[in-house]
Amino acid sequence: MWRSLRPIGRSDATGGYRRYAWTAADAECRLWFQAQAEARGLDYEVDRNGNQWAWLGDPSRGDAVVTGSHLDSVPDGGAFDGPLGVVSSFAALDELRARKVSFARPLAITNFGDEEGARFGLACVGSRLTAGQLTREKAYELTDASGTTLPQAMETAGYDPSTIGPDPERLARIGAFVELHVEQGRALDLTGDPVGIASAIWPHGRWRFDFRGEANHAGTTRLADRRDPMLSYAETVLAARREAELAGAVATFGKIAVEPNGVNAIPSLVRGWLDSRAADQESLDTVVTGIEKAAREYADRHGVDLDVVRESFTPVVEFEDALRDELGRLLGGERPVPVLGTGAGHDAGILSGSIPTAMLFVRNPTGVSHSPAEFAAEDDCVAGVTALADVLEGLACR
Ligand code: HGY
Ligand code: MN
Ligand code: MN
Ligand code: MN
Repeated sequence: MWRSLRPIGRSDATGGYRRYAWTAADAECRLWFQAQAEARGLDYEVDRNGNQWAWLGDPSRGDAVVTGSHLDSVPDGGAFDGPLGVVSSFAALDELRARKVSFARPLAITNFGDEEGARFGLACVGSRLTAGQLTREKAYELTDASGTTLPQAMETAGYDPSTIGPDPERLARIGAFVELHVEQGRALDLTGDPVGIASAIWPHGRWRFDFRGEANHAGTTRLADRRDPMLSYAETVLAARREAELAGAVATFGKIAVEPNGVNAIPSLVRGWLDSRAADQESLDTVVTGIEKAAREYADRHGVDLDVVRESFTPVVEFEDALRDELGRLLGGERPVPVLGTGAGHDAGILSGSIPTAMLFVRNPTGVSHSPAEFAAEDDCVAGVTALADVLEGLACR
């Protein structure tokens, strides 16, 4: 199963993945999911927001246990972020069938669309739409770097975008959602455990900084005469690092667009995207306010105009105590399974506002993620599948 997914959207040059929403690579991943569902005799469907579902049992009962994750990736992403959760879900179902359990509640496996937001800039589009945290109007405005809108991209991929939007009936079918994910830090490596349970997701967001100056000749324009937005942008990157260190948070400028993007032209526009996250809202506010204040000073100094737009925001997620404790009981052996927070966003975090939701993490020995170097050992992946099967058995079986 893992082997058939592995080549899709993979770059031979870097070993990383480019599986962006509604592209050819995404379509191949979706076909893979459908084939896995059908091979197991599950009822396959795509919901109004393009999320994929594979059902065992009658969804209309209203107390389904759902597990899954996403198959899309960041630019040059790793093999595990997302796919590990989907593959482990199918593997856990196989394990439950091998255990010959009888299911008391319907079970579903899901692949949420566009979790990473690599193409349209907003993360967790599929789950946000379903949970009513993104309106159809706003979703229709999402546009990729080439000017293609989300509905156009969906249509090109053969999906009807006209019905996207909140899906309370679907959420009402779900009694619990459990997402397994590769850990994106080293907490489990430090405790020496293959599997952990999530406690919380840090509040996080994305802000777009547009620095506008004046394009001019790189050879003939005196330094004193320039309005160079690259200077204020560069100083802002350094300020982001400083503010994040002060607040014990993280702040990253990882994406940039430059106009006209000529080696011998002073830029007219430098657009940088800030991703910032912190353990609590107050620290996050402090960091972002500090970065914006610094950016305005630098822009003034260089005669540059600055616009800052908050493109997305996800408040802190505290996973439901009762379900988290239940997972702890179901997985409890000689020593308790570690409970850990994370700075990474997940569909589980979006859904936690609507339904009882929990997450399992699988050890990542280097902590590296959103990179081709992302890794989890095979034994740990197997431990993850066993843990997920134990959880699903405890929640869905007699
Ligand atoms: O955390 C993220 O960047 C994304 O939501 N996976
Ligand atoms: Mn990710
Ligand atoms: Mn992920
Ligand atoms: Mn010339």
